[in-house]
Amino acid sequence: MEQEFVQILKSRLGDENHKKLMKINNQEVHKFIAKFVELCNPAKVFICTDSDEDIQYIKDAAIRDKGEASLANPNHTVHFDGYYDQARDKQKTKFLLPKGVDLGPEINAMDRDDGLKEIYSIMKNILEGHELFVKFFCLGPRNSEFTITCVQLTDSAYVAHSEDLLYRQGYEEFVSLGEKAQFFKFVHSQGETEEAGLDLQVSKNKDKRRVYIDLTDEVIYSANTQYGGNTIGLKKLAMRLAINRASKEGWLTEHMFITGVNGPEGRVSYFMGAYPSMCGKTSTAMIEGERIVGDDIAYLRNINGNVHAVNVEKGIFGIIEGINSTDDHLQWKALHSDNELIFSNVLVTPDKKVYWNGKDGDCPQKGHNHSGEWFLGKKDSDGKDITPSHKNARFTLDMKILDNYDSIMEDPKGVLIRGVIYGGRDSDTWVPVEEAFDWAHGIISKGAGLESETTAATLGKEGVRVFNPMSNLDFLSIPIGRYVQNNLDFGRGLSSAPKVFSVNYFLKDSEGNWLNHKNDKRIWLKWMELRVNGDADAIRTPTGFIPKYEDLKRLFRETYDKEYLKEDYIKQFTIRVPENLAKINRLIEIYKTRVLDTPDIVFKVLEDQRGMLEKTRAELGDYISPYDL
Ligand code: SPV
Ligand code: MN
Repeated sequence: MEQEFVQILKSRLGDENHKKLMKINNQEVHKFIAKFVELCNPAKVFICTDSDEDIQYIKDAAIRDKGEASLANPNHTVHFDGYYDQARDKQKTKFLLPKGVDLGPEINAMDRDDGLKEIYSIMKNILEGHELFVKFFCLGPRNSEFTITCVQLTDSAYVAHSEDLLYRQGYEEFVSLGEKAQFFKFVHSQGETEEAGLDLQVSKNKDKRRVYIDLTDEVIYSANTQYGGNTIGLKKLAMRLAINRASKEGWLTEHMFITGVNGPEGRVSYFMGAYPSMCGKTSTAMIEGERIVGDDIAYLRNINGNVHAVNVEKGIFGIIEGINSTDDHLQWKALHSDNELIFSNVLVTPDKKVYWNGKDGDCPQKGHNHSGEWFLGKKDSDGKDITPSHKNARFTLDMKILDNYDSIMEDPKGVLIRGVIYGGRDSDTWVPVEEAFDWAHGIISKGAGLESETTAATLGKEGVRVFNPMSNLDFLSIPIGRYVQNNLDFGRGLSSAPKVFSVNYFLKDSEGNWLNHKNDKRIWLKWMELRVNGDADAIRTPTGFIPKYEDLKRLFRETYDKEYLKEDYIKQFTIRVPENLAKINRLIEIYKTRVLDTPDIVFKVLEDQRGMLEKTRAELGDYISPYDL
């Protein structure tokens, strides 16, 4: 057996690639690569080191293999995913669980033996005629207690290229760690492909699309798909493995941005925030004038009683829909720079420029997009309009090109976190910003209580509230109850816990009008910055602490030179008792029926909250102005 893998690598890699691999003195790495070279049977294997030359090889291969096409700007490329491969495939993403392990009814799983058998049969010879790229990366900053090493096998140079922009290189880390590297493993193949226009190829066999997660061996299999959320191993696939590993080791993996907020006199306080997709997470992380550290995934550790967190990534795979020069200067500038960018599922015009829904200027009449040749008014087979770009069209870039990039991102100790924010799409319940009474109250009523309304961007009815604890439900690899408990325990172990906040950018009045402007979120951050430093008072409500009008008025004046009206404040910060009570009742029901092992304290905190709301209602009525509290 021992001999076998040595032989496979010798005979299949060729001298140069074999030599590169042998510099890594780790038998697990060798065995893992040999196993999948044997099973998937690639025509060629490329071992990618951290060198500029090897990274360039991947970029060239992406064009050669038709995963990307050139654009007018030589540093920009475009990638298409198949028409039915435009988002994370929740149905086909499953945890492979050994007998006796149960993650509860909300988490998609199957028997491990059956799953492995199925995926091995899908992957047998799947790389025939394809080149296999072997890439080494680090999650988190290098040389740090946060670092997790990873090996990615993929036949998509687009996936490998995206990872080069999004993650820190890890070949040298593997060379220096040798046998000590305890790495995550990803095996991906786009499978057979077909022509998609512009000389680009997309995955063909959608019926054989699978994303299977084996927690036992920390391996993820992804086949017959190209969309980043299904294929970029280090993103949401690694996140699922990391949640599981963190749970065993006593730290946390969260679906959170990290951002530094500038306070008075040069002070900077760092915040993290978890919001479901399309709820303003990236735009909060990127607010102009503040400091971006990360926009999607973070690891948190207790270091000397404080929360320190790192950005797992170093780049952004962001939603491009609606980005315009007026509201999104920073992103607009980055997308019009000469830096390296990958656009995906946008419209490419005949002069090889890109257009997306909501971009400044007139909509082009024709071009190529994820549906093939496109013209204004094109409809799909159900008669629905095909927009120029897909709603989930994205850009991929290295964060270093952003004007507000904060180099503290590379600090091996991570950044000291002062506040944690939870936010969803909520038209009628939560006030725009509120601070929890304490860690446990925040984790339970705000984090574990997170719900978000569906939008036109997903199939099905609009405005349906879905439960999404910590905005992490899609990625949980442990039962929800244990995950909530881990968050509570983590806080209990801290000598100085961050404050916990909720935000709601989507509140409406009874006529359906938005109560806030897109830019107000910066003011809420500024207020939170004052709160975590003890520099602002607050009003106690039955659900937490809300800002005083005078503080917000001053912040609007200082930040935007804008007059903030008292009547707007009252509308925004009125406590809506019936909606809050209905929410508590929904949550109690969910935690009773849909969650395994809900900690008792969850019910206690929610019931206390209900009691306080009822008591206040008896005194002050259903809708309570902050001035009455
Ligand atoms: C998200 O949907 O939360 C994303 C994009 O960040 S994906 O890579 O698809 O997960
Ligand atoms: Mn995300």
